[in-house]
Amino acid sequence: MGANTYLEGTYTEVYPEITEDESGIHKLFRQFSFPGGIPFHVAPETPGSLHEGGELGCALSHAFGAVFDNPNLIAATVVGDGEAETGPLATGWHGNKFLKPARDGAVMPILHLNGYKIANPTILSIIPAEELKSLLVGYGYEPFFVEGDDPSLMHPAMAETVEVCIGRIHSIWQAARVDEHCKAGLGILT
Ligand SMILES: Cc1ncc(C[n+]2csc(CCOP(=O)(O)OP(=O)(O)O)c2C)c(N)n1
Ligand SMILES: [Mg+2]
Repeated sequence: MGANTYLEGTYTEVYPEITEDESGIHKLFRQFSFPGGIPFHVAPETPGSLHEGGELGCALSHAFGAVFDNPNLIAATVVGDGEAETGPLATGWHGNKFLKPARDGAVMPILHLNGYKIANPTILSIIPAEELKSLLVGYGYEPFFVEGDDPSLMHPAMAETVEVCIGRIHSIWQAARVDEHCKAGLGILT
């Protein structure tokens, strides 16, 4: 978040001493996760942050909490492959069992399989792709794989896949909501 807010200019607006040049970048990097500097996680001093971050594991449970009784919300939730190894996150996949597509929004988890947790390999990145796919299907998801490391190819590939997933979610909503409406004897929704 620090890097993002620096790149789009907000960081320098809030902290003018972190200038948008080489010396500013140098100061930003030197203060990162350093005594007297700034924390390595999202913290109150991070521009735009709502709360203290740092504890891995809550991404999916927070996302499901946001969409219950919020029928038009899709929570696109990035899960680190290291975070995915925590107990709370491993359990968090099951939030989908409590979702009612007729009345709740949807969670679209995006597993960021970069292979590492800081500097060590992650379990989900070393198991065969088929095994990972089966695991996610078993949790009740339809997985899509977007693979590569060239930003000019990854950006459109990711955008295209997210479009497909949003389309799938809308079809599930539509089917469940029409069904619910009919059961209530209210006729077909237009
Ligand atoms: C509950 C908990 N355990 C351990 C940590 C320490 N920790 C911070 S980042 C990290 C690795 C996260 O890996 P990943 O989600 O893959 O992110 P990446 O390193 O790929 O950016 C760990 C273990 C933590 N913040 N919270
Ligand atoms: Mg990782």
